[in-house]
Amino acid sequence: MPEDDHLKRIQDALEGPWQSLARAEAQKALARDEAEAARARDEAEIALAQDEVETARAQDEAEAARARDEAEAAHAQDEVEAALAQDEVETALARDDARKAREKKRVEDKLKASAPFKTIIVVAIVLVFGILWWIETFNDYNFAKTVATPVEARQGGKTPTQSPVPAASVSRLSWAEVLEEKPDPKIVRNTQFFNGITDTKLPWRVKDRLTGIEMLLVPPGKFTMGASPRDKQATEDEKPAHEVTITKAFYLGRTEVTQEQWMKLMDKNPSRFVGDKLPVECITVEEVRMFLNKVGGGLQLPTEAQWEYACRAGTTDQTYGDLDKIAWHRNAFSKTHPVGEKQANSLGFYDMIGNVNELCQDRYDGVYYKFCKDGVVDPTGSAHGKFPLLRGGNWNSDPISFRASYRFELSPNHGQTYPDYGFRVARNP
Ligand SMILES: [Ca+2]
Repeated sequence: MPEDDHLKRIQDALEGPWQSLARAEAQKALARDEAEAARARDEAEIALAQDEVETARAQDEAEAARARDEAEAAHAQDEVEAALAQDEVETALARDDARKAREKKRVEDKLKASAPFKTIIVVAIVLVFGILWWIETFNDYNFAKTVATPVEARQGGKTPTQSPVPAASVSRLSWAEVLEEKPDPKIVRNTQFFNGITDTKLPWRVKDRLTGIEMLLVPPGKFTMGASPRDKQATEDEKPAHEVTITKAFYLGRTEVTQEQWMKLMDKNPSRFVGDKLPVECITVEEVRMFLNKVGGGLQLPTEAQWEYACRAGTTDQTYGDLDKIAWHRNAFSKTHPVGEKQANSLGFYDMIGNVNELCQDRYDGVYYKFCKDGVVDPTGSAHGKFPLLRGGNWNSDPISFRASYRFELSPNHGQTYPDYGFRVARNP
């Protein structure tokens, strides 16, 4: 046994270094494997990342191509619509020319037909005056005087001084031509407004001399501005409804400003849909300001309160009539329409709802009405509003916008213009 123990010790002494060596080798191999596995993982992650980048790039390219296609399609659509609009204008002009030619021929024919009668009448007048002159001169008979002298004079009274020929209606407004002094009851159907207009002693229907814009007088009064009763579509910026007093009569454009009126003062027509009687659109606020300045003062945008007062024209519902009858609204053949073709409201204004949205003087402030709840007089809007305010909805807007109280903010558009808004002018007498 001692020999065995000795032998074992010798054996252990010999095996120890080999085991250490083997362990070290095994650890090195393990470390190599782990390094390779880590490298493989890294490569896999890099490949995945590259795939993702390539996929994203492919998506971007596909979206860019789609956007290009859409832009090209929109451009083509624009060209087709512009061509159609041009055709419509040319057709209308041709119709107008034909009508004028027919009218001219009719007048000429009438003149020709009446020529013999005119000759007979002239001869008869000459004969009558000749006979009277002969009686006066040669028969000493004052027949002519008897015929010509009024009854009072023949009975011994004095001959009344002849009344001067009534002068033509003279405008009391230096800037306007008077078209009608008194309101037409068929147009101003609201009695209160009718009487209010008459009480102002101002002419009712006038035409701005420089632009040819027809304007109607709106009398002073009170109304409830904001969300209409039972209007479930009313949004927070329309609440609370509150009493507003308009203390002074003002004139307001009977229609939106047309391209024909715009071109009387401006050099170019920016509108997308072209036509003399179509509302001007694709305008910037700055261009509108230039147009108003060219008149030399007076014309301005209506305040938001003036606009709603005139739009409601005494009504308290969401709109002043059946939408299809009063407004070019959504899906109205995807374009603007000549002004004044739909039913007017009870003050005589056309297209207050629909066709194009209308710029107001005030700046939009969504919480402004909260500060007006106790009633305001001639409000001109919030001092905190930043961006222009639009009213009335347009040919392309959401159904919610075709309401008298709807307020729309024209967000900053970085010079971009749109064919869905225009404007209507107002001015003080
Ligand atoms: Ca409108």
